[in-house]
Parts: sequence; structure tokens; C-alpha cells
Amino acid sequence: MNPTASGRIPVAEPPRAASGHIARTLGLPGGKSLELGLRPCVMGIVNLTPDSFWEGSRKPDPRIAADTALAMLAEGADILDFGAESTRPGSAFVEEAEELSRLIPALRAFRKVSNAPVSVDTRRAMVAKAALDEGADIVNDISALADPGMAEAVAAMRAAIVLMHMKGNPATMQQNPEYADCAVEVAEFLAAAAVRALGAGIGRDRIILDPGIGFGKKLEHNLDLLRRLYLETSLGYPVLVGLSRKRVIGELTGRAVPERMAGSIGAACAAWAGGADILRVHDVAATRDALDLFAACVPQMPVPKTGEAVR
Ligand code: HH2
Repeated sequence: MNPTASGRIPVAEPPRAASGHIARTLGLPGGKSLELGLRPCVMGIVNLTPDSFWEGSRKPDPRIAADTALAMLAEGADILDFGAESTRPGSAFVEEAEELSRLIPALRAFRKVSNAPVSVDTRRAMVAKAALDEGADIVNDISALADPGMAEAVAAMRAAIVLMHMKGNPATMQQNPEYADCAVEVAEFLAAAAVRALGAGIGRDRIILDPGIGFGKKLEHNLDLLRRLYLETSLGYPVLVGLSRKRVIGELTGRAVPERMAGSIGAACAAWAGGADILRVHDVAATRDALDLFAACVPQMPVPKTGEAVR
């Protein structure tokens, strides 16, 4: 780029929040949108399952699930993530019909009372399609488009997608996963997944990347991903991190799942400081407060506005 007459270089970067996060608008169906980057975005986990790894998150009754989602909204969630299949290590296979029968009634019950952004945690294109028809906005695909037809279903509805990295599948993924360079390999995988999504017609403003904490990763891999999150954030898309109450918290604190809230909140703040835009959490109220305080208290960097010249 040529220096300007003043000897300064024009900045052609997107606007950045004081935290260094890029301010972006996430496009959603029906003209809806969600602002990312200006403050931490909290995704509340609504598990419509009988077997999720955190017992306190299990809400198999659709009305209780919808009420839980509403309560999370009141506590400060920006997105509600409805999931009908546990993907914890070693989890049982769930038939498509079973996944649908757990998901759709809860989604319908929630949509009767709220238009808030909803994501659906599914690997199946047919389930995603049914959920988008019921008013879901985002597909949270932990397999990053493995099911043929997923990308097309999302593109057709102008929905957003979370592309997550997973090594192997939930049944076997924690059986000694190995990487030569975990954070680099995950970034390469996510970059390729984003290209596939774009190729299928999903808008650039509708893609979110997720390194997949705990999905085929040992402690050293999870920490590498969190410490070098810039490899993911520099790909040019918003980044989601989910580490709420996961094994990595237990390995560092020695605590069982019910006692992992404080550790999870500390890690969520660190992930946001590392560049994550969206934090997927079980404990919305406490995480919202912690993230807001953390974001308010970190040193504020002077940031050039778009097009403003810097030395
Ligand atoms: N983690 C879980 C499920 N879905 N999706 C994304 N994008 N990122 C994650 O880290 C992620 C995810 C596991 O958490 P949970 O849903 O509480 O557990 P379970 O799969 O046992 O229901």
C-alpha cells in the first residue's frame, strides 16, 4: 500500500472495539442480526437431553426448556443454544426421530414467547432444516458440515452457522488424540471449513468458527488452543469458545462437574481476552456479570477508526 502525502499509511481495517475485538454484524434469517465484538456475547446452553455431562443442564421437558431459555435471556444471554443430542465423550447414539422429538416442541414453545436469537446444536442437515423452519437462526454444527446437505440447508434459509473443529467423533474422540501442532491444525481445518461454507452460498457475515474445546483434545491441546486463539481469530470470522464445566476445568482445579462454575467463568474471561467473541455457557447470570466487569476493567487500547491514518 502506498503511503499518503502526509507519509502516513491509510488504515483499511474493520472497526475494532477497545478490547481489540472486531465489531461485526452477524446476519440472521428474516432480516434479523446480532452485533458482535463490542461486548462479550453470551450463548446460554439449553440441553433437551437426559444425559448431558452436566446434570444441572438437562431439560428434557419442552416447557421447562423454554422457561429455562427465557430465564437465561433475562439473565443476559444473547443467544440460546438448543441441543437435543449429548456429544460428551462416549455419548450414546441418538436416532434422528428422537432428536427431532426432543428439539421441535421446545423450539416451538420458546418461539411462542420470544424472538431472541436461537441456535440449534445439531450435526444433521434434516434436523437443522426442521429447526430453521421453526424459527431457529443459527445452526451450531460440531461436525463442521460433515452431513451432505447441511451447508445448502443453512444457505437456503440465510441462517448463520457455527463451524466447530472435532477430531474423530464423540464416541471415540478422547482415546489418545494426537496433533503435531494442535492450534495450527485446528486453524487450518476451520479455514477450509469456512471456504466450503462460502462455496455453498453461506454469507461471509454468517460464519462463526469454534476450536472445539474438549472435542478430541487433551489438556495440553485445549490450553494450546486457548493460548493461541489468535490463530483462529485472525481467520477473519467471529470465534466462539465453549468450555463451560468441561474436563479442562476439572483437570486444572481438581473439581467435579457440579463445582466447576468459578473455573469456567475465569476461563470464559480469559477466552474473551484472547479474542473470543461468543462464550457458550451453562451459567448465564454469573458469566454475564463476570464478563461485563472483566471487559470494563481491562486496559482500553486507543484504536483507529476505519480509514483513519496512523503512523
Ligand atoms: N460443547 C458442547 C456441545 N456443543 N458446540 C460448540 N459450538 N462448541 C462447544 O464447545 C460445544 C458445543 C458440550 O457441552 P454440553 O452441550 O453442555 O454437553 P453435552 O454434549 O453433554 O450435552
